[in-house]
Amino acid sequence: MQSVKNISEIAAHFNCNVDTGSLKKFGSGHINDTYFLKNRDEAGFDYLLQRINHHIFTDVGKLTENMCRVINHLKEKVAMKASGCPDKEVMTLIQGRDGKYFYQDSKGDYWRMCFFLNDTKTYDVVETEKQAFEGGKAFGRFQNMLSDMRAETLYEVIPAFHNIESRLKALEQAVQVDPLKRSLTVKAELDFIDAYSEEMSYFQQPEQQAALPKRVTHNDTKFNNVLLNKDDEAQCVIDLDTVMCGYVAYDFGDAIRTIINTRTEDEEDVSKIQLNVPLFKAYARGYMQEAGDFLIDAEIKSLIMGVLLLPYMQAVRFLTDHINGDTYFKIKFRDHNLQRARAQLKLFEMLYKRKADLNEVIFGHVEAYRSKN
Ligand code: GN1
Ligand code: MG
Repeated sequence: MQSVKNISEIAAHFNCNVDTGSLKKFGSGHINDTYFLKNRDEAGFDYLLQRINHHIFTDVGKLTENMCRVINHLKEKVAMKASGCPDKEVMTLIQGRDGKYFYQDSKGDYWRMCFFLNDTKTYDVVETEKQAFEGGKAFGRFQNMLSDMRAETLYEVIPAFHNIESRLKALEQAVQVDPLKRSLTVKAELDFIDAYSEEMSYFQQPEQQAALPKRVTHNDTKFNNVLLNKDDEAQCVIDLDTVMCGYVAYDFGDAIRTIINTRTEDEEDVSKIQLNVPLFKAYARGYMQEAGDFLIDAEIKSLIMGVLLLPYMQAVRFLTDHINGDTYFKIKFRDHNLQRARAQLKLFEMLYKRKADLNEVIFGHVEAYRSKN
């Protein structure tokens, strides 16, 4: 949706100073709608306004509570650093007139507003090792600053979000219902997914569940969820909708999914998808620099499984949505979800072949970190 008809009603609700005429669509999220708004005061922060997809985030109150708790925790940590600037390094939600950080408008839509951070950039495809290294630092630091928060106290806003067994069940169900009769046309993809399903259920195995600590994780660590400053240095991690209890490898894997791929997540010509291993190395180095302190051995061992799982799971999710008739992810054209699924499967296949040497890179950085600290 390009315009927001009731923007005046929404803006009047939040304690803000927006120029409603400046509203324009922003970003490339698959779930929520995001808009940019200028501050009427030149010196003040501009704003981002988001319509929260409440069909997916069914309890906006709990979602917001999770976000506020994580934001407050991060801001306290940043404020403790000598050079820390909580307003610029952590996102800031704008309070509504009723004291809440979201608003349900007269049409039933849910909104939230936050400061827009000027002079920041995001990348859908990573271009340099510096960007990848800074991304690794950003997500490593994010996890580190939250490592003393009890993960179980956060609400599970989307149940079983990264549980591959549930995702595979949802795919099976879609195939059974098959509302648009699409499943016959994706038999090759379904067979491929099936062949790896057991191996990809690593995090659901009882030994792993016993060995791996539950942490506060971001759960949507696409590279474009890190804001870099004008010198390409990590500034702020955004998109905190899915902060929940999880395994660190999920965040590591989802970041690598978008960093190591030389093409976008929905590349049409899968033969163009290549692995950019130097970017992987740079991310792993940055990540270890910030997370090396708190990670335990079982977590380090699990990182490579996150690298394989996240593209695999993303393919399962895109394919499920394709079969279901594109009811979850926004699409730009017919079969977009199928194209996304194919690109993710291709990426998975390439990563799978390189599993051993990518794991060596991870362990190399762990050793380097541990010998210095
Ligand atoms: C969705 O909306 P966006 O782009 O931030 C999705 C993520 C997927 C991602 C794939 C709540 O995130 O899980 O990894 O698309 N978010 C939700 O690009 O399902
Ligand atoms: Mg997101």
